[in-house]
Amino acid sequence: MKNMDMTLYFITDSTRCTEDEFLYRVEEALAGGATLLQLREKEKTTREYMELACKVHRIAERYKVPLIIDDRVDVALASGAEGVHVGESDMPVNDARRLMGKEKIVGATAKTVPRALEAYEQGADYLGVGAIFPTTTKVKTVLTSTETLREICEAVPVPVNAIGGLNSSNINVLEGIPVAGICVVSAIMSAQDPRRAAMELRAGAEKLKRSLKI
Ligand code: TZP
Ligand code: MG
Repeated sequence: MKNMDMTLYFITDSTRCTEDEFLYRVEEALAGGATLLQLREKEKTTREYMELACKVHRIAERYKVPLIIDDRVDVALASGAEGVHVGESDMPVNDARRLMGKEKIVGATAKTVPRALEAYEQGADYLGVGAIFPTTTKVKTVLTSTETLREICEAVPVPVNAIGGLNSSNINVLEGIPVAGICVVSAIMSAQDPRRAAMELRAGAEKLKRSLKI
């Protein structure tokens, strides 16, 4: 497994704030304990995506947290980010792996066991599985049951994170499921105090993982 800590994977959404506020929230999330960071942009031009990726990467480097770029292998490589995340309608995992090389992180979305196995076999380093709960974040997704999540965790040897509508009050639904961590957007992005939100989520995710080891 690559040198990455999947415990609290924070995925950004810059659509509801100014750039300064966005960068402040990203930094607060890292200060609060996010262990992995994804820049997720759907509306930006390539130039804008690149510029933001470079800014976010400089912040993430200070916290020694790997930066993953959503969807775009070119932006990931050109910005010097540590990895890319591809969804089921993005570039196939084997192509992303070939372009990114062996050392970089390639993550993939999977909503079923066959897609999870395929992504793993094509070289994914981790999987994101969900949405576990309905989400307010703009995304084309369907709900994934916790049973399917468990089956995926048991089917692949790479770390699997749960995603979708997760927050400190509901992550207990993941108890006993061998996830490597949680992915959140709004629970941090829309929090009044993103640093505190990250701290609470990190503690909750650590607790989930600890309970698996007992
Ligand atoms: N993929 C499945 S759900 C989702 C993505 C990107 C969005 C999760 O956002 P939130 O705000 O944590 O529900
Ligand atoms: Mg995608």
